[in-house]
Amino acid sequence: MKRFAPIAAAGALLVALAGCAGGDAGPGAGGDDDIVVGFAQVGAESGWRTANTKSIQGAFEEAGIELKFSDAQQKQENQIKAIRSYIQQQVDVIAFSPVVESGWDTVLKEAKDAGIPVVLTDRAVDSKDDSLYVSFLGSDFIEEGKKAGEWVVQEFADADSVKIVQLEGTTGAAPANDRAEGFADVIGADPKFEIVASQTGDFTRSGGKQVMEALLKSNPDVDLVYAHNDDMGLGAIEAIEAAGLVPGQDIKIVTVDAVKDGMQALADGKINFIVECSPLLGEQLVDIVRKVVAGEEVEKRIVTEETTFTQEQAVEALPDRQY
Ligand code: GYE
Repeated sequence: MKRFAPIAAAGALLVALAGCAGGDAGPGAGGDDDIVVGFAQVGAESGWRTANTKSIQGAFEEAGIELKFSDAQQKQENQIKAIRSYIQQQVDVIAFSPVVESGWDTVLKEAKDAGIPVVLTDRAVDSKDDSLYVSFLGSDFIEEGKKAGEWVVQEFADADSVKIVQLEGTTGAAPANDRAEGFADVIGADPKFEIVASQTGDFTRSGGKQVMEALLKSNPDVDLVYAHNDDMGLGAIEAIEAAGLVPGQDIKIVTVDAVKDGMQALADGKINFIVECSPLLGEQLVDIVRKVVAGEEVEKRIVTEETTFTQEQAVEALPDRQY
């Protein structure tokens, strides 16, 4: 750690120091052995999150960079505590996936004052001061919501009216806000689409199931479920089946993530369409950390590339799906 502290303390992180970038220094190449990174994870709420944690831990292990890891169990206060403890331990870089978008300025300012650069992975903060973090690596959630909406518009091209139930992610989380916004932007162009109910299932399978059970009682004639992640969609499938209906047929389902269980349900015809959101951010995060520690400039926003899957495409992709 100590080697780089003066650079960080001088607040010169974004200034590319000519001659300092000694190439891609791997472990043993005199580079990464003393770097320490603190990562404050959201929790273990979904298959996506588990795959994300695995990707991050695996990439840092491979790189020979020490990773301090904490799981906030989806509570902002726990994440703030973890970040403060990383500041106290004077790690070289702090990375975290903010459980909600707002309320980070104070702790991020503390990190900045301590000269510790922060990388946002996966989820954004809504802070107006973008000097509080060096880079944001993750998906474009508005785009994901739009992709879901575009599929719905096509799928229901011949319908006169479409009743939609939306299962939202964690209230206040960037992917919940943005996936709702992108979707509403697209379907809002045609008044035949109506979101009859929209509630949070907190990105968990049990949350999706519970909400769907309740919503089915008040909206038995719903045509479509839009779930902000696969796990809530999988929970909704259980509720729909328990109500004696056929998921994928009586009620169509579109979700986001494309984790293995979601892809299996898609291949089985229980989900109709999935918008991919890649959790494999580990290697890119290692890359950013190396650059930041070397005093190199990093891109402020790095957007993950992703695709979409139909049922046929899921059948094809499943055998090679890693997560
Ligand atoms: O879609 C969901 C997870 O932040 C993109 O969080 C992530 C989301 C992901 O719980 O499954």
